[in-house]
Amino acid sequence: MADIERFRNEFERICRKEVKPMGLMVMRDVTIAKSEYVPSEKMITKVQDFQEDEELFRYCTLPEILKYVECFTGPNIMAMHTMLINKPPDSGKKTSRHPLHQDLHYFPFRPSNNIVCAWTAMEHIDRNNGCLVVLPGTHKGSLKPHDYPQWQGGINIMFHGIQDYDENNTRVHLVMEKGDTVFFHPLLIHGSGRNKTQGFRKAISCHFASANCHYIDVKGTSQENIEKEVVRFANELFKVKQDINLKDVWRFRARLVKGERINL
Ligand SMILES: O=C(O)CCC(=O)C(=O)O
Repeated sequence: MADIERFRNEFERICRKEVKPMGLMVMRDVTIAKSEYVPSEKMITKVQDFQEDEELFRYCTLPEILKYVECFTGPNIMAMHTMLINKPPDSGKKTSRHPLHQDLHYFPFRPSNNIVCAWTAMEHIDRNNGCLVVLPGTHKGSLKPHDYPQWQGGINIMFHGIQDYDENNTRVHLVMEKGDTVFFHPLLIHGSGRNKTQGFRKAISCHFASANCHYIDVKGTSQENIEKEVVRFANELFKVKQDINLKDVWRFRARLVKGERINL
């Protein structure tokens, strides 16, 4: 619990721009993306890639998390992708929803069985403030094509969704208490509902992979659309002389948390 308070404090410092960790991506809801910045958590829906923020990155090294992660990754563990999600009160346009998706769509590395997400509730989370919703058993299926859903109120950047999931699949809403953590497979179809409260629903998460995983070329696959978007974004953001490719982006994000760094 003390850890959660520390993560919350650090997030608030980021919002006030008191700290600016290298590589951190700060995201805003599509409904306020173009408004003037006021230093408050109200402006930020998510911070991503906090690998250079010592305080937030502690999350990825907590023994109580790694104990379970290791069951999926083995002893050589990389933290590949980090996020603190601050789901805002929905403005009425339903943009606070996260469409149903599989995280593997975003990842150019395999095998999927050696990748796992840890997602920790930073407060009580239920259907009112937009809990996770999962389609049990779908991790046994394959990676499906993803794209932006046609939502009338708008959609947040990179929130791709699956267009053709089985509507009859059981849905489970994960009601969680502060500090509860769920670990899930990158093929599991999941998303989250709209936040109907006035509070900002917080969760912290990391995707871990075995350092034995290997990069794949996603050209010619259903992941090509996200590759193009990520690469364009990274090149606009970093403006370095040489073109950045998808593997470069992931090498930049990835951090060893335990054992030996091998392929990633
Ligand atoms: O925290 C949420 O609302 C969902 C996050 C999620 O599924 C993701 O970012 O992949």
